[in-house]
Amino acid sequence: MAEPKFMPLSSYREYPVEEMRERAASFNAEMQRRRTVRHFADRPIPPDVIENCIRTAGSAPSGANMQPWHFVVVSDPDVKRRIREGAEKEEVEFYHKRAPQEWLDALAALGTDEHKPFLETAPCLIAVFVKSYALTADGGRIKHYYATESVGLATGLLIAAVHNAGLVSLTHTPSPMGFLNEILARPENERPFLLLVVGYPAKGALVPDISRKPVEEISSLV
Ligand code: IYR
Repeated sequence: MAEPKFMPLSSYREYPVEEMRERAASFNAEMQRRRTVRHFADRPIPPDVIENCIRTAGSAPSGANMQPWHFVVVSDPDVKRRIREGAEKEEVEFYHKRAPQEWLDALAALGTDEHKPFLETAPCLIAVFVKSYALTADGGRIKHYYATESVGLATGLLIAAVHNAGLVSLTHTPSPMGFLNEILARPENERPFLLLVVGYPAKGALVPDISRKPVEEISSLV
């Protein structure tokens, strides 16, 4: 068993309470501007920006620090086209056969359907994978803990990082997503978690007129 090894918490910064308040309020205001966008411009985006956003995602906490995530950044038009084909095939099934009416009713306000042109228009798709377990050199399995939760946390940071950089994103979850393993040649210990579509919004992009629940509704004080 490995012995724990410790070092000083040198990265921590304490702020005076007033500054703490300002930071919390201004970060909230910044994040409230974030909207999920489905209309993308085809303008290219700097690859180094995406690389830094993925670094941010990789800073998320994870079960037993296993960091059970993998991000595939797709910009190749041919691969994007194949992903669109794979997704739309599943989405046709979803919208016309698989989805119960209750689910379709819940989605009505978003105006989504089986057509996913943004998978080709947007300059960048980030396919997020959960590594359910790691493989050792001799083919053994190392168990991962809270893998799905960990990847959810990393994806949240990724979305915030993309917003902070001045780009927009869409969390897209064609279901099932097994076609992503095939197209992106990911191994069997990786399961697709979601597709994050990233880019600039199209000129005149529209978003659903929906609102966020107030803090009183999403939290309680004990
Ligand atoms: N995967 C489908 C349906 C869909 C499901 C949920 I839950 C959403 O919040 C939005 C869409 C699609 O992408 O259209």
